[in-house]
Amino acid sequence: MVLLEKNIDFALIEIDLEEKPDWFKKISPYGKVPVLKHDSNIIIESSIINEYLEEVFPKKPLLPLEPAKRALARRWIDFSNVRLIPYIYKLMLAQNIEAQNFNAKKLTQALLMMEHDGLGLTSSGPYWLGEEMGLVDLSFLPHLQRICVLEHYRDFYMPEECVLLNAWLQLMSLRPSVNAVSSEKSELIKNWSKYAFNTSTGTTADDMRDY
Ligand SMILES: N[C@@H](CCC(=O)N[C@@H](CS)C(=O)NCC(=O)O)C(=O)O
Repeated sequence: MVLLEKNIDFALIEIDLEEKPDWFKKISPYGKVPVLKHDSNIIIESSIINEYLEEVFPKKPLLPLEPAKRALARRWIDFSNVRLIPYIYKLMLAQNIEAQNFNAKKLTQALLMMEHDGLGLTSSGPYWLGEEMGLVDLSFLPHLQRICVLEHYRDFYMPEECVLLNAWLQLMSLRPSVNAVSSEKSELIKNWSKYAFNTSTGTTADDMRDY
């Protein structure tokens, strides 16, 4: 989405995560996508890739220019990595009801904080930091799109009071960059069954399992 938003030319190579090619294992130390190759540079980790693209292709900036606002953007990108994403995976992987309830509670707390301290406080909208869509929006989006998978497998729903979050999700879903890379709900449900039934042999499940 960052590449599309910034109009950067790129070639996309999809990886079969069940059978990772050797060349891919050599450049991806954790065996994870995405990996960016630019000139002779190999960059991993979505947030680091995004900031690299922002620095190398500054046209159409996706981070604010003012340092305090940049720090605020990075705070929410970190929130996504540390306080949101792990609970989505952990809730999905958890097989017993206690672990499911625990992770559902943590995820609810994260969503409420995003609603009240994020969209409710940091901007007058419609995007995370104001009128311009940016890296915070793009960092959160794919993960919030997966709530529908949690509805399906775990009966977990976005809290009703997350009105701003739902409106933001609707707005984001209208963007061409988002449409270009989004999967159908049925596809997401199919792809995530390996987490829901805890049968994944991949590195992400291995990282996110609590035992
Ligand atoms: N922190 C990484 C996480 C990337 C990640 O979890 N990628 C998953 C796919 S969404 C993956 O490649 N997993 C490989 C596996 O499970 O073997 C990032 O943001 O780039």
